Amino acid sequence: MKLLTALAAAMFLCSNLSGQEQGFDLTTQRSENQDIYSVPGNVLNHGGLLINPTPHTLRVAEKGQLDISKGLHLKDIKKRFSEDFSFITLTKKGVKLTIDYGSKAAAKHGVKNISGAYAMNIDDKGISIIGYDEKGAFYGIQTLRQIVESPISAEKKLPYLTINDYPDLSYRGVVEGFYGTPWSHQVRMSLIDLYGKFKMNYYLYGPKDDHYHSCPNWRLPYPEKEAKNIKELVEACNRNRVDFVWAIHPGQDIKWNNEDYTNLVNKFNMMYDLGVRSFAIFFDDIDGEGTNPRKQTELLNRLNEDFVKVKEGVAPLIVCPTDYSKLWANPTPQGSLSIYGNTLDPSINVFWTGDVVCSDLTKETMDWVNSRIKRPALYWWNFPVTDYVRHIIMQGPVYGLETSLTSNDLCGLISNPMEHGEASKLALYGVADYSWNMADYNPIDNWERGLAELTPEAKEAYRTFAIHSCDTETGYRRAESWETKTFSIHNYTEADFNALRKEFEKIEQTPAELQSKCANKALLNELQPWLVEFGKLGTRGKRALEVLKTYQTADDATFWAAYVNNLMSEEDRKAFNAHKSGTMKLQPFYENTMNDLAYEFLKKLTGEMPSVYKGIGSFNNLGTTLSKLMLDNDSTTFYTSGTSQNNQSWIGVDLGCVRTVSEVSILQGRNSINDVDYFDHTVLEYSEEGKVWKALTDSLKNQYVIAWKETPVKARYVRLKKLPSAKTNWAAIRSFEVNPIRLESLPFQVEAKDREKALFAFDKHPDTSYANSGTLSFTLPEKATECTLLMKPDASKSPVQLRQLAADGKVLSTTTIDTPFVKVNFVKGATKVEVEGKVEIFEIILN
Ligand code: LOG
Repeated sequence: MKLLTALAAAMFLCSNLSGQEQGFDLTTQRSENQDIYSVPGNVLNHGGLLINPTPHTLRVAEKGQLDISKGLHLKDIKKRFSEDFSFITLTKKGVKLTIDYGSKAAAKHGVKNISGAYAMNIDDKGISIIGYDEKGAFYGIQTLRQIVESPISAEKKLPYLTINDYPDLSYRGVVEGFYGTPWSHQVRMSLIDLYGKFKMNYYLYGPKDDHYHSCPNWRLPYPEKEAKNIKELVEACNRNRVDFVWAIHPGQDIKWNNEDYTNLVNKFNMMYDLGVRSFAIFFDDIDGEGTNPRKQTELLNRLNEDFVKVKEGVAPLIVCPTDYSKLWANPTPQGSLSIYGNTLDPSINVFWTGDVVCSDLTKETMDWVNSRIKRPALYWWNFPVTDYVRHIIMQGPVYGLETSLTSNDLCGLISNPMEHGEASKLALYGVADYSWNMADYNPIDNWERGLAELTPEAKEAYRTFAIHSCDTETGYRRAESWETKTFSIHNYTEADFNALRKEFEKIEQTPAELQSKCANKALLNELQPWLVEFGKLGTRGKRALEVLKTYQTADDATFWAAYVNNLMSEEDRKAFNAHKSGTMKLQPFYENTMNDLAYEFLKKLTGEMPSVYKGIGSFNNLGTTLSKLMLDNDSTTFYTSGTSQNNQSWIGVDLGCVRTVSEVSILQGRNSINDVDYFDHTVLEYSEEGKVWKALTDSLKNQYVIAWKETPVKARYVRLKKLPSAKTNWAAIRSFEVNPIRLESLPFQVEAKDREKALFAFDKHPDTSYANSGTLSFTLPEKATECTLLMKPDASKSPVQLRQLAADGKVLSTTTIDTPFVKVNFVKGATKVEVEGKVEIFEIILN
């Protein structure tokens, strides 16, 4: 469905589209919490016995081992499991393995009255597995497989043990519910095996960009090949004792009439014929008629009567309401959730994503929704989905899920993964564990086990990539790089330096190491573009440390050459922005180190404080490199708060020292036409010490462009402060300029192809530069005796010429420049200098 995809992209990628331009309005923006919580848990000693999900009770006998080197003799009482033992040899000569299930056998063996519960015993008589139901017995087999594959059983000797185990939640699994390229058939098949292995029992099929699931083709049958594939998925799910749930997303164009009701039933019948026995209806992300909750419940109840109850073997329905998050759900008794609560058949399960779209699972949010829908909701966890931050790949631990919840709080946990199915497995390993046994869930331990279990041959390399590829930077925030200590160039120890260098070296080697060791080629393929960038990040991080050393030990020319050599080009930045990792610590370390070094260097050369300003304000992320986006002389990039504004909000700059401020120029919003992310009532203020603030302007209303130029004031801080207004959107600023330098104010004349941009060579800002092509010239102020040029020559181009000219235009001297750092003494009579050739000029310092 093109429309929704485009809308979703607009919404998720923070494009310049405003809320009004979206077909449906998710309260104009997502508002994930920007607090970053650390990952709880610690690595545990499992004594060589690794079972995921963690069993509720596991008792290993002090002594005794069962030798299974001759294989197992299967006594499959109900004759259901002969296909489930590919991990071991079945032979009459083997040790006895008895499998049974059913309420009678279960009661006898103390197995809980819960679908999926089982008990296992290993002793000198052999192995017995008793399930409450078929699923339970199957899960017992999965546990046995993991025991056999555990290090403790390396010699084909299993420890004597007893297990009594059961799932906490009835619904454990995955919804393929993201925007973007749906998973391939192969990836789906591989994931279904994973669900089975780790006791997940639900796979909801609902990729937003499958047009036969959603608009416009939900009424039509799948084409032959897709139908065949779905049949295969159902079969794979049956083998893995997973319920395949086919979801339909009809809300954007459904008509509440008999014709469309029949269309829907017909489609369900077609899916039934392909083997589907579980169905869901998604009413998320729609607007218009389809959102009507009374019509939605009528439809669901009617389907429940005429379809679910009538057709053989159909499971209870699942629905995703339009109000699936507290962010925009109508809380009143007239709201759709209360209508669901009062009218929807109690057998129907209702999805809920929490306080916002991507949010932590808490008791509060469940109480809030459950009291309205009058049943425990089914939690749709928008993790590790990245459809709203497609340049990110989330590899971090599963956490942010309260571990004291019960099935009275939620009936299940369903994860919405990334369009990268293989790379989502690590998160699903955690989801499986948590939803089976919440109280024992240990995020760090689970993540470490997951890495080892999914990529045993390349665990270390995958771990290095994963630990630095967790956060979204702007969306659902996750801890990242928690073992890495970065530092400022002004404050670190030798040990900090060495440890960080080692980490960057490891990162640099990670792509090659994963490439050569990782057996899962499909995973490698998904990671590949990120790995390329990750390796480059390792190199530039390592080099930043070298540049720091050079700054301390080498001469100016050597330092500057090393510095410019380690700058990211525009292409580097583009590539990195498309596939980011290390956004929380590594890339900021690189950026800050390079910036700080250039700043110190310029300060040393000029003896003055460079004109480098820092973002400050009430939003936490102003302290990160994100604030540079409003200070980079590029009005197409913007700083965004990532959280709601309120009446205490302000955004400002720290000028580094008290300066004479004569002009301020601010562009608010992501655009100046119709954006919602700006302060609509505001005042510009300044302060010398950051405590007492004085106004520079009157209060301003609905102004994207703020320009002040009057009698100069002394200030170290300048800020834009929000004044009372009802607005709660995020706040964005494209540029925040203080004392923007102008050609007229320079004490000499500059000529260049692009005179405005040539200013960057004279702005006392080491970060900005002018890409010279042709000739740049400047006249010499009277007392000038020399100049220093900080450049990055283009090695592939012919050398740059620097000429000194007399007043009559005569060339007095010519210097060929082929190094980045050049100091030139002016010859007698010279009044003008010309620089000719292709070269990036960062700064020209006249003394
Ligand atoms: C969509 C979902 C999408 C997710 C994350 C739900 C119920 N629906 O805001 O398809 O993958 O957010 O971007 C959603 O979460 N809407």
